[in-house]
Amino acid sequence: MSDYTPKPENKFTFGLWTVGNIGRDPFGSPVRETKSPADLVRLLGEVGAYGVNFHDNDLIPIDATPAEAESIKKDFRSALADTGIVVPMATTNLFSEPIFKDGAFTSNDPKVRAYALQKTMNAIDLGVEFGAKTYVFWGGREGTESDATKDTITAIKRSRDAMNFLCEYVNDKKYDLKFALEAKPNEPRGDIYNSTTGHMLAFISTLDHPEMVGVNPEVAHEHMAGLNFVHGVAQALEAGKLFHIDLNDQAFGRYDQDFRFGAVNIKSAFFLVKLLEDNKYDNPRHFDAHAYRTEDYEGVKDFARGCMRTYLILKEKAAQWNTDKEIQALVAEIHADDGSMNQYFGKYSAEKAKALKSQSFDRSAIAGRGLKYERLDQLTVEVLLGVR
Ligand code: DIG
Ligand code: MN
Ligand code: MN
Repeated sequence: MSDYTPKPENKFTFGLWTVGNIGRDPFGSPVRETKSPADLVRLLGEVGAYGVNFHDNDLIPIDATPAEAESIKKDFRSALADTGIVVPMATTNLFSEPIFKDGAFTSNDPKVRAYALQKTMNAIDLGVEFGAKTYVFWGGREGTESDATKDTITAIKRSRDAMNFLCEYVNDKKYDLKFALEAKPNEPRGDIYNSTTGHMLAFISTLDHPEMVGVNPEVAHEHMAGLNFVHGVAQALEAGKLFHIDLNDQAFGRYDQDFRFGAVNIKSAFFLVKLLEDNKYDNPRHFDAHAYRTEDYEGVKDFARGCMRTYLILKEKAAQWNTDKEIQALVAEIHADDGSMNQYFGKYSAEKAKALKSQSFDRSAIAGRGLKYERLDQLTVEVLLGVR
């Protein structure tokens, strides 16, 4: 039996709001008592996490006095020191307060847009104070219930203006900080702008400082859009934009369930872990998820341990897949290439085009090949079922 104990090099992180989730939902009141940030850090230390993330108001309540804020930060800092837990990521809560009821950066009210910038600058300062190197933006309220209320192009321009301003702020303060944009298609708004990781990648390319900005894809959010999460993450990786990732799980066609990693779609979780590990992803593996409402804090620890154990088990399965002789023989066969077409690929030339246009192809012979994908996928399933 391998060792599935989390280690710092795994860079497993949790948000204060994840293990601190008190079980409130739209149809029920809290089922767990609120724990202080310092106690949540100690809980994460107990289960073996590497890091903790926070929204500004997860750590410092929005109406805390300066003295209260200092006291909270002091306790939080000593819990970090006691446990060795670090703070790789921070973010702003631009979605809970009623003032953000019609969005933050995209609000129709210029006072709200200005306040959102102010709140984010202060939250960036707080995150940097605790060592964050990645700053996430999740625009939970940046959307509409009716497109009569806001011109979509204006909303996009407002989002861009905010990101450009905040990139300039980070540069002005000489912070070592990168931004990671997190998409979600809906909830809590009827529709949310920049709804998928793909939209975010396109949006980033229109910014003044695109080099400072990447993405933070979340499993549940891409699944809510009916998408293959692995493909979205691969596109971000290939573009050098996978600055952070929110791991959890989610049944298709449901509200944002934020389940324990691997709790629903074990096969897609496997291919995700394989993608990350094969490509030596080295940024934090953040579990943006929470325990079932049925759980007490011992159950919350089970949830956190389960996220990390499942990741490590799937990491071992991916290594097994990469060395399984029958699987690798099939993979080699599938990707066999006699090199005869290489003359036509790569950079264009008129000669290449001329030669290719005169190349003959035996379409029926090519189409008649059996590709053995059924066998390969069955072997993959058998690795996951533990019978290989
Ligand atoms: C929701 O999936 C969002 C918020 O929890 C937070 O702003 C972000 C960071 O993980 N994810
Ligand atoms: Mn979510
Ligand atoms: Mn998230």
